[in-house]
Amino acid sequence: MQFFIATAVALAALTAAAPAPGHVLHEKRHTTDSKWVKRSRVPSGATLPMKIGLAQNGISAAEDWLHDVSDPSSSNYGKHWTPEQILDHFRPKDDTVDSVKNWLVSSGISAGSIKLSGDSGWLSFDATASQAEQLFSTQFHVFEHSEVGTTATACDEYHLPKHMQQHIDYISPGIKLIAPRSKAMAKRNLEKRRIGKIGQFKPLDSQQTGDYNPNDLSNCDVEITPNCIQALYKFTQGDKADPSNALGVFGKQPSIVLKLRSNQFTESLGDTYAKQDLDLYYKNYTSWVPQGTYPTLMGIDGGVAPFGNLSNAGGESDLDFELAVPIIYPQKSIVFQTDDMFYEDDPNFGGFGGFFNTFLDAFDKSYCAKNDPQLDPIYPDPNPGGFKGKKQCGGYTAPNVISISYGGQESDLPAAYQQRQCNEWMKLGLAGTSVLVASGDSGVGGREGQCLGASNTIFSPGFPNTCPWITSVGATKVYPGHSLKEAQPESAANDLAGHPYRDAYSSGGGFSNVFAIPKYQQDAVAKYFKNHDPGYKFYSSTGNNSFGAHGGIYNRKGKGFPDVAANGDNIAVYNAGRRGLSGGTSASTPIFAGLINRINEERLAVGKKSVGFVNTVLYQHPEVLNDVVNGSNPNCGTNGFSAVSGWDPVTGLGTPIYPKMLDLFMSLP
Ligand SMILES: *[C@@H]1O[C@H](CO)[C@@H](O)[C@H](O)[C@H]1NC(C)=O
Ligand SMILES: *[C@@H]1O[C@H](CO)[C@@H](O)[C@H](O)[C@H]1NC(C)=O
Ligand SMILES: *[C@@H]1O[C@H](CO)[C@@H](O)[C@H](O)[C@H]1NC(C)=O
Ligand SMILES: CC(=O)N[C@H]1CO[C@H](CO)[C@@H](O)[C@@H]1O
Repeated sequence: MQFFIATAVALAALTAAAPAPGHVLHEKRHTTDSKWVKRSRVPSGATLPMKIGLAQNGISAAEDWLHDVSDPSSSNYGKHWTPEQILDHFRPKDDTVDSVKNWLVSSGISAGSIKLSGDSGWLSFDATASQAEQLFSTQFHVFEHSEVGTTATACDEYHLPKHMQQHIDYISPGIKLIAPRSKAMAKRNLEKRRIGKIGQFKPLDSQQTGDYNPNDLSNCDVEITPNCIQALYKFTQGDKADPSNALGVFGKQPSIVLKLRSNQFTESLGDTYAKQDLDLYYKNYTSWVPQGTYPTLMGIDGGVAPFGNLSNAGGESDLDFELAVPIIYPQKSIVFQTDDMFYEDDPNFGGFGGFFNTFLDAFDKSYCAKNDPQLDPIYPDPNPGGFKGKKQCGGYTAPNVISISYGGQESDLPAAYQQRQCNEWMKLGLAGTSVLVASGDSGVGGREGQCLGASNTIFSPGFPNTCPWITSVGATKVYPGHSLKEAQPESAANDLAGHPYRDAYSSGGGFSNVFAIPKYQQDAVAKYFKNHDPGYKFYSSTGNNSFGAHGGIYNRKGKGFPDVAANGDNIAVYNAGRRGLSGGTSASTPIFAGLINRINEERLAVGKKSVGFVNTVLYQHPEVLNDVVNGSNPNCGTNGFSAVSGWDPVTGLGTPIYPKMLDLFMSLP
């Protein structure tokens, strides 16, 4: 008996280690959900509906294209691309389609059964399991979910002929195993959910709610008001409003349906703002934003805002508009509220893939067709409370600036999926949109101390803020006792649990396991390691979400984040009618985004274009930011990284000096 088992193991190891000649490893699952149990091999004659995601043309050149329109020394600075140019440059080449088709046909798939999706993003065909196993030099198994009993087909890894790799992003079914959809599971998953809004709220108690003079700048170490933000970053009220320059804010629908159904959801993945909260805040904290100043709703796939009554108002969306609007007013704002309430209930979809893809779909019809049938929401949604319309593909024009205070961890998604999405953020940069993303509130780890590796000690970078084509925003804080009169009153934000928020909060930062260091950041990161080596063991990996080699706890080859920072602690807010304090990179992001929007307004007024992707400029001109040199971002049983002079993976290049940033961007063509 023992002999038999040993033989079986040896055989399995042999098959896994010996791909067909000329085949190379293309994707391998690194993160495993132990609840998935591998059952039987898929019978060789069973039919598998295969899909191949084709590589987009131009991705390898895309970094240079983005530099061409965003590098101050380029003669094409600010000459953003039209949607047609973008489509043209990224459409898979005929050569890609033909090469993959020819390979399939020569491997025995009948030419007539191979279908190409409208925009050439996917090839689909039916294959028997044995055909598919041969094509991809793999084994397909049925996996059973130990809690729910549902099954899924997947492989642990697969291979491609070496010359096919450049043409193929990923295959389906492939390495992905996503948790099945059931309410019971959803509830359990919620406990460990790592993707969601970023930010914390603490209502002020009765002693603290007394009248407060928002003009008094001596209290900014206790309560950050719009006046404190103006004083910190040296700007005054705006006076212009170009109708084409409304600030876009990403919103996510709350899971009201399930809340009502089960009464057990105390925390929702998304939320909506309340008009009453915005009115209360503008009245109490500004003299210049009139009552009735609300964002324009651009709903996506059933998203609506506001929603429900005042008690349903969400801390995230309220915070975004309370912070950004006093900065940009009289410019307008937009809330892009995404997805129906069913998907919000369902961490399997809302919490993983579809999260930002349905948002990106609404700007780019061609991306829509490339959504992943296993990871992205499907509309119309047959579920109770689900959105019955068609999925929104295109239809909205991206605004000049988008502020996103949501995110998750890289380890929750396959690397190829993140790369595909990241390319889409890049296209927004090419089109002249600045995308700002909160760097996360858990220091070098994930939420509630979740880190990577068997001993939970490896740093866990967040997604999408490691995508090199967005601007990741970390959080700073004016510690009690410090005054705005000091040359540098701000330090990295770092609060212990209970001080003042329920959960420990420190500004997210670190190095990607998926994305390599982009050109514009190479010097900054090299200087950081040279002058301020953090001293931890590290590993060097790129492109595949693997981590932990050589006992290392962070990746020395990955994109460093955040890029910049802004205040994100003790922020005055109104939420659900209560006055309180809020904190998080969630607050920092709409502040930074608001200032970029102000700069665009000034550029538009003199006939220039929006600034688009700003990292290329900012890394060349760190003097337009306050270098933050105090504080750290602990998690994973370490003190994290430290804020030091120059760029660091805690506060990036630092916080804005608005007049200098404005002068710089106005001096560019
Ligand atoms: C507000 O909505 C909640 C359910 O989300 C409900 O329990 C409550 O009664 C509502 N309050 C008012 C004043 O309608
Ligand atoms: C992931 O990358 C590392 C180094 O870059 C490499 O050693 C490893 O083999 C890669 N794994 C896969 C599955 O490609
Ligand atoms: C530096 O940061 C610590 C918290 O990390 C804070 O207590 C201290 O006041 C800060 N010092 C300055 C000069 O801001
Ligand atoms: C400090 C302050 O001005 N508080 C006011 C905020 O707005 C509410 C509602 O209008 C007033 O009752 C408070 O006095």
